[in-house]
Amino acid sequence: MKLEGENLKITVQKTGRLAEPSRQMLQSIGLDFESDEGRLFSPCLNFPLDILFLRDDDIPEYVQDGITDLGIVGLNVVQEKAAQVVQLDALGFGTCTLSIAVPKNSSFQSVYDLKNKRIATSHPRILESFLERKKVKARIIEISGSVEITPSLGVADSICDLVSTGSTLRINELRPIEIVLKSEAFLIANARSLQDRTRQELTERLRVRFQAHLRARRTKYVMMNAPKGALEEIKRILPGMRSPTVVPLAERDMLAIHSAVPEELFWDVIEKLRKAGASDILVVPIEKMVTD
Ligand code: PRT
Ligand code: ZN
Repeated sequence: MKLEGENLKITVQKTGRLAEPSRQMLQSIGLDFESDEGRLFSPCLNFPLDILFLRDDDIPEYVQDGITDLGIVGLNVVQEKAAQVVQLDALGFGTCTLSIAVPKNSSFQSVYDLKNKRIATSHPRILESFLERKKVKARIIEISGSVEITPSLGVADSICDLVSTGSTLRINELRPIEIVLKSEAFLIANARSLQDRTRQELTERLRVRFQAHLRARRTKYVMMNAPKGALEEIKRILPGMRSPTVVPLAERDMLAIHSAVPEELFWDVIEKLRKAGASDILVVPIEKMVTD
């Protein structure tokens, strides 16, 4: 265990897809640190935290071995490395699926059609346990990059690779047939670090900030005017945190009503509010949302 010293330590990807969003996430929760590319290490200026920048493949092991207390890394990497770490929170970025895809014009419809076929992947461990669960015996061909070109080279019959927009699959004339894993960036922790009171408290402080940031991103603040008579109906429609804020307007029998609305319900709620008599609906983003 190398977690010495006062400061908590976190490791994030140095360069790559999760590098910038990870830095932004740390900055958006108020942490002040130097983040120029090329750096391996940055102490935080306003929180007892040191940030280490690494290749994503190394992050689960660093956290498992206690070289750092925390890490931010894709769930796919954590699972592929089979790292003994605590998965604390999904962070809402780096979302992708690890999917099995086959040549567009092939007859394969599901994983069951891949019996005795070759599947190229850079995630052999995850694929192997998926195939075991499905009781399909196929040949896994481990490839470290450019998995998507293996079918056209005749190296494999299908692939198991990360997909976000799906355009790489389309360009390579492949179509997905099976989702093996849904992944996104996760905050992971060293188990023993969480048993140390000081380190656990510091971790909790960071998690409260992460949650406040994530909740705010998933929520909009909605303000509207409505006649007094519509208030009860509007209250029923609003799925806000608690009861909405209601302020009388100078205009007789009119109210201003404010509430937070989860992003996924947003359009549905707005349409219902209009039908119920709400007008002048204003929607603003929320910067942070600290509840409880
Ligand atoms: O250098 P280092 O080892 O740190 O980075 P890396 O090259 O191993 O990983 P990197 O930066 O490419 O990805 C880091 C993490 O981002 C992954 O482990 C995933 O958790 C996550 N992620 C999210 C993705 C994607 N989306 C993704 N689309 N990782 C890779 N891709 C690939 C995909 O396989 C395809 O080849 O990007 C390409 C474009 O995808 P489409 O579907 O948008 O066309
Ligand atoms: Zn990597």
